[in-house]
Amino acid sequence: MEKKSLDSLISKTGLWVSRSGHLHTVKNCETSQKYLRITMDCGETIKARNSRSSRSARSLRNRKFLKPCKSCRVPDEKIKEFSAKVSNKNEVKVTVKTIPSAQFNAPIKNIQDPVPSLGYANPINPVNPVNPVSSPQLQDAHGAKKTSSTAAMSVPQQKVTKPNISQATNHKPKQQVKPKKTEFTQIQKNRILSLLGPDEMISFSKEKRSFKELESTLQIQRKKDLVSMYEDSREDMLGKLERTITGFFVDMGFLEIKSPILIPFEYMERMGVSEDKKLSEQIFRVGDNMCLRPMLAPGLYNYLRKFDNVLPDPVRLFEIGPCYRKESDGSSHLEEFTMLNFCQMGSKCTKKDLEYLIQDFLGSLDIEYELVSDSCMVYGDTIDVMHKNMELSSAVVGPVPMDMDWGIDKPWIGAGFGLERLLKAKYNLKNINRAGRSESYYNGISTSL
Ligand code: ATP
Ligand code: 9VF
Ligand code: MG
Repeated sequence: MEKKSLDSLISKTGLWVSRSGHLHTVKNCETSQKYLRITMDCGETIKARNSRSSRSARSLRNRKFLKPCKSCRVPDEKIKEFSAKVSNKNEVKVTVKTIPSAQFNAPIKNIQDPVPSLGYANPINPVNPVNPVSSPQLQDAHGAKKTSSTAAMSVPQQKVTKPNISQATNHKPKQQVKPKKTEFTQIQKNRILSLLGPDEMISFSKEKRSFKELESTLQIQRKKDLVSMYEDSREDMLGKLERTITGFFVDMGFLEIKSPILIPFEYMERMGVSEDKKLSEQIFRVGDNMCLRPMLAPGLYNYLRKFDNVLPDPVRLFEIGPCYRKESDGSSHLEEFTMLNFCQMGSKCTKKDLEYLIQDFLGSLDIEYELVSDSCMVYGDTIDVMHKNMELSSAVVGPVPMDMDWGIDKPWIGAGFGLERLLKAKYNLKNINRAGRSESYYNGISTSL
């Protein structure tokens, strides 16, 4: 049988069991899509999730409470009825009003059921795989600037910290049973990992603190990080990097381009990404003919063609903007990421020119790299720019046969860099999630605090 939701339990019993185990009579209960605002006879108001499985729903269903609220003056008869698990024929009718969610913004002093974080968990890699280190303390392994992130997890309920609620018949708490040792569940580990700073590590096997202690220490630290970020710079690291790179390329004589993100799917076929190719399966299609761009090259090809006889030689363009690919693996892949593609067409388009540009660019960001020859299905031979084992960029020395399909007939050089990968390299992030667009992390710091 399906469990009753919290609002129907309240409507049925007219009662509320607080986190501290007090039994209240409900004066008024309003519902929005997800939440309830409940006013007790004693005047206390709380906001709770309208869930079937929350602590509150369980307490009401199992009729567990510690003692009646004195100020509510719960009638003895009601207490008896409730504790005797009488399935009521004379149901107490508490009107449950549905109100627009905007009205739920009124601040409420006492939130009894903590609302789980609503952060989106990236399906690629919901857990930040931090390797345990020997010290039980949090470590700043690389001394890098404190900015961070992973997928947010809802706050797990801890058995040891739950109120000790006994049956109403004796109105006394049972003896508190302490667990013999604190072991972290996987959900708790995930929560702790998500709360670590971007460059922090932890060894769970050596950790002496309880989950609650550790969680609250980290929450305090992360709140401090966010406040000092607010005081110091107030800049989003992805936005800031985009501005820095834009400045660099504009100063180098490259024209800034913002081409459409929603593009005809035909462009992809013209890029050689036919339906049978792997990249084709990674494309987010929109309607029958459009898709979200998985790369910047089609837009830049069109601009190179249009500006060929307009701008002085060599034509230099760059674009920074969102790209989308369906990805299934890795701590270096996002489905929504930000690409920089710079290209130059006409004279000075040798491999050496390309390598100097890459050197100047990554030198300006102070990121170490090495160049490795590779190949890809779109361009053939590429020069891949690697940071440790992570590809920062694929760079190409044109021309390539595909140029004809885009009306281009001059030599060119170009490179595409992922901005989140640049951030991952620069700040030594364990997972690219912390650098990407997210509601769960701000500048790599958990927002589920
Ligand atoms: P990989 O082999 O690592 O999946 P790729 O060779 O498919 O990358 P390119 O098509 O060469 O990627 O794209 C240029 C750059 O864009 C990459 O070097 C990388 O920095 C970035 N990039 C590509 N895909 C992603 C992604 N899913 N998430 C984050 N960055 C990406
Ligand atoms: C190299 C990265 C074909 C002259 C308009 C620009 C390049 C980098 C490719 C990524 C992408 N190509 N896979 O082309 O600079 O966006 O295609 Si143009
Ligand atoms: Mg590549």
